[in-house]
Order: sequence, then structure tokens, then C-alpha cells
Amino acid sequence: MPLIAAATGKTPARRPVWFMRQAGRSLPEYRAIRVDRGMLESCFDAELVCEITMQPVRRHDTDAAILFSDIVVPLKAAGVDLDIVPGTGPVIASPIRTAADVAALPRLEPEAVGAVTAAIGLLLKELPPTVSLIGFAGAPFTLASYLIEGGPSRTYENTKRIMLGDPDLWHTLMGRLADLTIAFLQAQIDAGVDAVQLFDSWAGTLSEAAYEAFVAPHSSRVMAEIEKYGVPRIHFGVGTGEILNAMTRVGTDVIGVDWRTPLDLAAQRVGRDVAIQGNLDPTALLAGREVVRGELSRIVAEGERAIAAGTPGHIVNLGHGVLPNTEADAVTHAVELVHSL
Ligand code: 1CP
Repeated sequence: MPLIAAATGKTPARRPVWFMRQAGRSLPEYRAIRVDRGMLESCFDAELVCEITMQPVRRHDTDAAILFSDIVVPLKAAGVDLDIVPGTGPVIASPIRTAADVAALPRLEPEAVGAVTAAIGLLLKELPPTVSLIGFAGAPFTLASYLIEGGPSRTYENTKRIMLGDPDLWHTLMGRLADLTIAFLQAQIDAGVDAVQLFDSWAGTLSEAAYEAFVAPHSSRVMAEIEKYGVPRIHFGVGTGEILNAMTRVGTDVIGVDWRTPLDLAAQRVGRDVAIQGNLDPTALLAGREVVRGELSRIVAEGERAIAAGTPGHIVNLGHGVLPNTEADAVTHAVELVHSL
């Protein structure tokens, strides 16, 4: 599997590429399947999860499939009252802000995500042997931001107010969320995924000092538990240029980099023990084939420079997810380019 080779310092048979949010609204076949089904409903239907996960692999010939799910799926499975609202994202019915709210947070029993693990079983039968299946979970900080804010946020003001102002409550909540993340990742690894990605999408809102004090201990515990299973771990967030080194130190095999930080600079920042993943700006896919060719050539060259200097490998990806307005053909073309460069 080219992705696993790149993640573990071996030489891949071809340059591996996959895209975050490669399943989803950029694909007509996804839009068709979702017309009469809600997002969460789809995430708890094993056959649908398998089909939607396969769609980008069939169409684009990516080197990995990412399980079609969402970071709030384990919260929903555990019994948290929430929905994924079209055009908005996750919305929590009763945001968590007090010690009593935290104490009432339910635990995740592996049986509650039986649809997810069943989908993994179906996918392992369908995926070509060279295509890796990536499982994932939200990291404690990013999950906490949704639970505390009640939905998407620009400022994370309630989250940071509790984090800075009530560290005891904060660490109790983060500990509970780390347990949930570990349980969800363990269930996926037991079911057979080849690699896992921990999405700390919004950790880039923190200073390095705040990340170290309030987030790193909990993400470290997640990564240490997962290391026991021997599947490669990928750690990713948006706008994390200044905390890349801290995010690497919590323990990972691959660090995801967004488009703001050149890959060779990112590799210097994180040291030479981890592979790098990224980092095409998702908007480049809206700007035409010449732009994509230019950007991907630069990114591949930066990756090669990093590898020449000792980085174990490079997995090509976007710096964040495929935007819904992206033409599916633009994605297929980008994958072809990466394989031909
Ligand atoms: O109806 C729809 O189609 C809703 C759009 C959608 C989709 C397709 C949401 C709501 N989630 C998803 C799937 C999803 N979510 C995947 C699919 C697998 C793939 O990549 O192909 C993954 C990996 C996620 C994980 C996820 N959900 C993250 C981490 C990744 C990232 O983008 O940073 C986050 C932050 C979420 C929350 C979320 N769920 C949905 C939306 C629109 C959001 C973001 C809301 C916000 O801006 O805060």
C-alpha cells in the first residue's frame, strides 16, 4: 500500500494521494444518494457508508479511502443529543458548560458504533488491496469546541473562557473526550482500518503555550493508546503552522500540514522522524488545470526536498477538505497529475 509505505519510511510503489472530504458534495453520485437521507442517518447505515466511502476511490483512483463518517458520530452514538444541520454542521441541543454537564456526558460502548465497524468489514472486502482504509476521530479539543459552543464558531470564546478560566473543569471534560476518542479509534482498528487520522481541525486557534498546557496531555494519551496497535497515525489541524512541532510531539507518524506552511519548512519544524501530508490549497481546485499543475509541481518538489533531507515520506493531500463546489473532474485530474509527476 503506497500510503502505508510513505507513512512508515518505505519507498511507495507510486506517490500516494488522497483528499480530505473526497467523499461528499463534490460528487454527483454522493448528492444523488443523499437527496432523501440525512447526514447522521447515512453515517449509521453500514451499506451506505461503504458505498459513499467507495465513490471517490472508484472515480478518482485515490490511494486511500477515508471512512465516510463525522467527528460527532461517536458523540451521537454515546447518546449526546445533536444533529448535523445542512449548510451549518454539527449542532448540539444542550451545550456543555458546567461540571454537571460534564459529569452527565455519556461513555461510548463499542456496540453503539456497530454500523461503523460493519461498514469497515464491507469495505475491506471491496477495496483493492493497494488502497488503504483510513479511520478517523475528532481530537478532544475540536470535539470540546463543538460541545461547548453548541456548533461551529469563529472565536471559540466559550471554549477558551472555560479552558483558561476553569482548568479543572476543562481537564475533566478533555479527559472524558479522550476516552471517547480512544474507544472510537479502537473500534475502527479492531474492525481492520489500515491507518487512522486524528482531526484537531480547530487547534490552530491556540497559542503553542495554550496547546501545550490544555490540549497536548489529552491528545498524547490518545496517540499513546493507539500506538499499541501499530497502525500509522496521522495528526492534522488547520492553521497549525505555529504549533506543528507541538502537535508532532504528542506522538504521530504523519503530520498533516495546511497550505499556509511550505512542506519543506514544515518538515524542518517537526524534525525528521515523521512523514508529512498535504498541502494543496482546496481553492486551487476551483482555479483551473494550469493552476493545479503549477501548485502540485511545487508541492511535490517541496516534499522531495524534505525527503532528501531525511523526512520519511510524503502523502499528497489538500491543506483542508475538498470544497463542495469543486468539479469532480478537477479532483480526478489532480490525482492523475500526482501519479504522473
Ligand atoms: O450533508 C452533508 O453532506 C454535510 C456535510 C458533511 C460531510 C460530507 C459534514 C457535516 N460532515 C461530512 C463528512 C465528514 N466529516 C468526513 C467524510 C469523509 C471524507 O473526508 O470524505 C470527515 C472526515 C468529517 C470530519 C469532520 N467533521 C471534521 C474534521 C475534518 C475537517 O473538515 O476539518 C469536522 C471539523 C467536522 C464537523 C463538520 N461536520 C459537517 C460540517 C459541515 C462540519 C464543519 C462545521 C464547521 O465549520 O465547524
